[in-house]
Amino acid sequence: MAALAEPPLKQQKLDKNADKQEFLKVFEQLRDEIVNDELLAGQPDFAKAWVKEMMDYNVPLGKLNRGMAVLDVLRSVAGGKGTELSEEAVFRAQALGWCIEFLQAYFLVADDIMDSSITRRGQPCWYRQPKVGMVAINDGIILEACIFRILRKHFCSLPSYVHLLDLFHEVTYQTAHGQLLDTTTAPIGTVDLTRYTLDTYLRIVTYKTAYYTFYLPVACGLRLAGVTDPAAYKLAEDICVTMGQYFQIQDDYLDCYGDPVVIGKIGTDIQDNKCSWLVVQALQRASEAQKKVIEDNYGQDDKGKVQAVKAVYRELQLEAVFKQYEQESYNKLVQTIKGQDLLPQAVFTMLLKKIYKRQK
Ligand code: GPP
Ligand code: MG
Ligand code: MG
Ligand code: MG
Repeated sequence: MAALAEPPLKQQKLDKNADKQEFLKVFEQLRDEIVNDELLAGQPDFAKAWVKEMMDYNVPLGKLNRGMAVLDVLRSVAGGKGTELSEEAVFRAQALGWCIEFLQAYFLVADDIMDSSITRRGQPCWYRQPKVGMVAINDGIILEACIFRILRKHFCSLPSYVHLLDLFHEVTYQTAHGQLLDTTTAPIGTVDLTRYTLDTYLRIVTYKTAYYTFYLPVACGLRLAGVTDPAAYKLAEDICVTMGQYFQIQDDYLDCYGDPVVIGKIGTDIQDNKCSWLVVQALQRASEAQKKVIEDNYGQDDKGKVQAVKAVYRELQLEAVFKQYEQESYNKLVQTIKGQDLLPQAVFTMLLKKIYKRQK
């Protein structure tokens, strides 16, 4: 497939900014539709205000990469056929993108409780707001239910409606099973070094991250573009799972080495006893003495113990191990994307470009 000539960088940045502004406007519309829907209309004012504040706090403040990718995917598939998108088609792609952002908001609200996290997107985690606490669990349920309200309102007359419903349900199911492995593989209070294997790790991240972060936006874009060939979805799944593994490995790396101000969250993987990529790599390289340090210090909420684990990571030069992995993984993905002609390369290269060497 011939590569399309790209506009100059400055123009690309302006276009991206405009896309983001348009995308945010659609959020406001969808949020207001929910706050003014027939159920909330009968609720007391404080409940309406709660829902609005809760959505504003948790839904639109992230990078929005997942949500905005739906329109990008649709454009690259429809653009390849030389089709100009209607205003309605653009709106639908944006609304579907927001369904993904609502799903992500729901996952993050719940994940932050499970991980005892402190900050998210540069502000206190929602459950840590004094007035919120465990009401956050119910807010998560509301965020998820909003997805199906948006889908019903804007997609119910489309032939793709049932596929989209099924897709959101399936991906939620996959993510919850990934999260189950993430939270139970290495329960806090029991350090069992035999559990941190690469196989287990890849299972966890495939399900907890890759499906909802990459496959979901791509599959949504393909559905809106009218793609029905199961082989196209299978190919998208394979590439998206590999990209999602790479993305979560970056997340694990940034948990330890990222700047909290830049990533907007404070790492908790060592104290949370997580089967993180870093501990898996460390154990593959550690001496018996270093293994003992990990065993004695991992999974405990104690600054000195976290530092002791980080010191072993330093001795094993895990930063360099990550950088090498990152380059190899990127090269492999580029090869795979170039080696197929079922879907436009841009579907995947746009996603990859956004995450390669990311700092946040
Ligand atoms: C990322 O894990 C995975 C998720 C946020 C999915 C959560 C799924 C649920 C069903 C609740 P992470 O804990 O490493 O993310 P972060 O570093 O952003 O906290
Ligand atoms: Mg977390
Ligand atoms: Mg987590
Ligand atoms: Mg993390």
